[in-house]
Amino acid sequence: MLDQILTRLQEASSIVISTHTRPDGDGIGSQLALGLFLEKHGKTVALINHDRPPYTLDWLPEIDHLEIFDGSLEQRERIASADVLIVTDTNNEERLGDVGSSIKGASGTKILIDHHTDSEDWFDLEHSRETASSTGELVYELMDSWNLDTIDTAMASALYVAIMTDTGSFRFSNVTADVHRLIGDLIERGGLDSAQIHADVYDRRSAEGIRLLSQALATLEIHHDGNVGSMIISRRSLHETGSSIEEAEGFVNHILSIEGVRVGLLFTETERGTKVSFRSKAGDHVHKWAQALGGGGHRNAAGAFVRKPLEKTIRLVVDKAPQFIELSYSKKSSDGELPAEDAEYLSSLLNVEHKGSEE
Ligand SMILES: [Mn+2]
Repeated sequence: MLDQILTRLQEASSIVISTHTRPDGDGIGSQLALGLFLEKHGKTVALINHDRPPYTLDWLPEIDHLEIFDGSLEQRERIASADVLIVTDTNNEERLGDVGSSIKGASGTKILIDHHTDSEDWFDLEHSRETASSTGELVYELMDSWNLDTIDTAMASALYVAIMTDTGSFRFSNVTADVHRLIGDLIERGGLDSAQIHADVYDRRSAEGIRLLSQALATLEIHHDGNVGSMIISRRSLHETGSSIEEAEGFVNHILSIEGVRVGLLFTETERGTKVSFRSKAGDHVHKWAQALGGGGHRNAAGAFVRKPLEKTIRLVVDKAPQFIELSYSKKSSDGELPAEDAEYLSSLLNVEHKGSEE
């Protein structure tokens, strides 16, 4: 399939690339890197999205190449007449926002480059692999099949950001030795300052954002005997701290950093319902759990929007846990009683303490 994609791209002259709404580092990074690469190979490229990039990516070289879809005839014409249309980091028309129907309805070859599950069937060619760390990794593979020597600093920066942001800074289980080698190659080819890139993306929090984090942390709850943790971002705390929802990026990872917790859930209250973010550690998969609520995503990172108030949504989602992950329980027996041996040991400790306090 990669060969066919390569051939099609090489013979094309105009190419449109789009990524999902509320784009993240992987969406923008893979789109931008691929766009610059194709331009360097003589193609006319347009990068058209529903939303602008988050402020944490505003420093990326050549980020001004991105256009916001405005529905104008001129833009629609460019999309309708493009030889090739590429979608990165989502496989779903709806996730493309307002630009989705124009891309799906265009006459050119539709190419998917993505790592989500269950792709829609309107793509002509796909380079899609669920186990890939990021769409950035797949874009690199495509470039590798063409000519890696044309990678410059701007492309390398964009791909580095794509992979870094989708892998929690290279910590997830899908970051293989190959991915580390790929990263090393990008650093060399682009002359990248990786510490600076990390700071440019992550050390951008405002004091308001940290106050929001402190309010979210105060809502921490542990469910199912320590297997699941949850936090809440309420409309009130957004208002009180004066921070934007963009600042909550990464909050859910704090839950996963608790020992024993296998799934972290972040509930964000909105006017129309509750947004649920799911994160899990390696072996526990959450995308089906999110799908059961009308959402989707990856095995270890997924999301859903539930049109119910906060408290109802929390109960609904948390109660479903046993259907989607294999919960492990501590030594306590099912009725909450300690095994006889442990109870005896505990009471001996309590007796000692009791005696002590009498003295
Ligand atoms: Mn991604």
